[in-house]
Amino acid sequence: MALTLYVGSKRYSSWSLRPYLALAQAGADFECKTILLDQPDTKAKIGDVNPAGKVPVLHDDRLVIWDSLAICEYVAELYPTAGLWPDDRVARAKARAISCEMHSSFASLRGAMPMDILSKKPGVGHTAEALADARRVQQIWREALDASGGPFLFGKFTIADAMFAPVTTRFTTYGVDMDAQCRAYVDAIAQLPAFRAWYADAEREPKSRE
Ligand SMILES: N[C@@H](CCC(=O)N[C@@H](CS)C(=O)NCC(=O)O)C(=O)O
Repeated sequence: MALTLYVGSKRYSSWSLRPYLALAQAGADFECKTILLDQPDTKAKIGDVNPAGKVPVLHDDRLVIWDSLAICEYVAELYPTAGLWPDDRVARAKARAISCEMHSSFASLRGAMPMDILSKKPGVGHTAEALADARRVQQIWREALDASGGPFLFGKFTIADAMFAPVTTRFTTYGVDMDAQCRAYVDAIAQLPAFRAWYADAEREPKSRE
């Protein structure tokens, strides 16, 4: 088994951060290769590794898996003892539901506050629709954290946290209001060694967006 995860620029690629965290938290031995976004050859380079033309994409020898959530599911199956989904059936169902909601919703938040983990842009992108999305995200977090006691949504780190990690950075970048419970959750993600490694790599990348 030789796992290679192709990701977009670590500064900007929100979808890529998710499976990276899942693989790292599972203790997987994997190689991470970055394809810089916004370059003249970005499309061609992504096309070479993923017929669907997007990152992230995971290669496991000759098997190619694209889409962030599908990759996370595959990693959970490869490492069944890593606890990437909660053990409890009810908690697992909730973790899957909120992961799918994150994957398929919040278009206004994504559009108005794109991930840019190195920047601070307080107040930018605070449209009514984006703030409504942010309120729904925080409602999801509070419900899960109340039930589990934290520090992660289901107590220990799961794929649900991987799915929401990019939003935690958006809230920090764009100065979205949070209560203490949500702020502590954002901090818990920021302190993950895997997230810190991702952030350090992002600092070495060229800035390609304003
Ligand atoms: N639903 C996909 C979305 C992937 C996606 O949109 N990736 C962006 C980067 S964050 C991309 O590949 N953009 C390059 C392009 O569209 O040419 C997933 O979950 O993986």
